[in-house]
Amino acid sequence: MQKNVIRIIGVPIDLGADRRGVDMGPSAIRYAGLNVRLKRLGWKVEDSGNLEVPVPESREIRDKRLKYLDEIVTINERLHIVVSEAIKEGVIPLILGGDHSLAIGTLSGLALSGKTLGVIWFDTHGDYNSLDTTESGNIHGMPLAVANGIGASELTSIGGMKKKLQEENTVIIGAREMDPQEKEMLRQSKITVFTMRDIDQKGMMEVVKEGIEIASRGTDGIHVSFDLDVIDPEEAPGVGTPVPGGITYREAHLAMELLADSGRIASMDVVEVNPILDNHNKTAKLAVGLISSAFGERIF
Ligand code: HAR
Ligand code: MN
Ligand code: MN
Ligand code: MN
Repeated sequence: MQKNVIRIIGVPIDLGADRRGVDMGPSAIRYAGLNVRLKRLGWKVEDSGNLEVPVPESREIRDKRLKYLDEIVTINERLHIVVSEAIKEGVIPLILGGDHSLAIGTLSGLALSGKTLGVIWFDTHGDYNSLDTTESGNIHGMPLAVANGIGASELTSIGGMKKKLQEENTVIIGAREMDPQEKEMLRQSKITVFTMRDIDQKGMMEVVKEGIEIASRGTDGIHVSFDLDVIDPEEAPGVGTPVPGGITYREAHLAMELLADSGRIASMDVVEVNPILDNHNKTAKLAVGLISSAFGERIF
């Protein structure tokens, strides 16, 4: 059993999003110095490179409600094996996106690994659409629902038919833009949603403490899925879908610092970094800072 190893897995996918550019996320995050920063913290870093992902120009959209379904299935079939192997070997998978559709593979892989993990999902969006509720047909708006067994069977069956999510141990933090039917579906689930209003009223510290408590109840650890669009576009302009009114630079860091203190992070995705819309790699640098905080970097 290996200890203190972080295995980086790049997934340069933007087939799940409408706008081209997040496929360059893994490269931008590495360029911002991720590997060196983690090594400095004492981690052994294994970079397994990127999964092979086709470019949209080489493919056709067959179903407008589920754009690039076949390609996304193929990629997540591969990703779920890689993630599950990492957990079984006792190493921490760190998945760099790419759009959030890759979380279908991550969550299936975690479920397959035999470990029971709570999930903390930092996102502006609920990512809880199905083919019946989606207004865009973009699969990056669906991964949490898919993991909970809702949606196209091609997606929900990746890694077997069972549910990949423990609803009662799943928490969304930072939500501020959800589709009407998506909200209804989320209300019907046992997922806990902390919106921007909750963060305004209680403060990030209280929200994250509650989140860690919920995600830890009866679980073996926590998977953190971090969509950079949760941060205010002033600080994180390089994301696929910028929405005003997001969390601050410091709130994001505090959240990661509290998660590091909990000692419970078992796995992490960092998604939706879009270098085309970024300002001199600012968002990728912020992503590296947040990953470092999550894995133990301290101000003092
Ligand atoms: N809810 C919208 C949709 O389904 C947008 C959600 C996806 N955007 C993201 N993922 N960046 O969090 O298309
Ligand atoms: Mn997302
Ligand atoms: Mn989002
Ligand atoms: Mn997006």
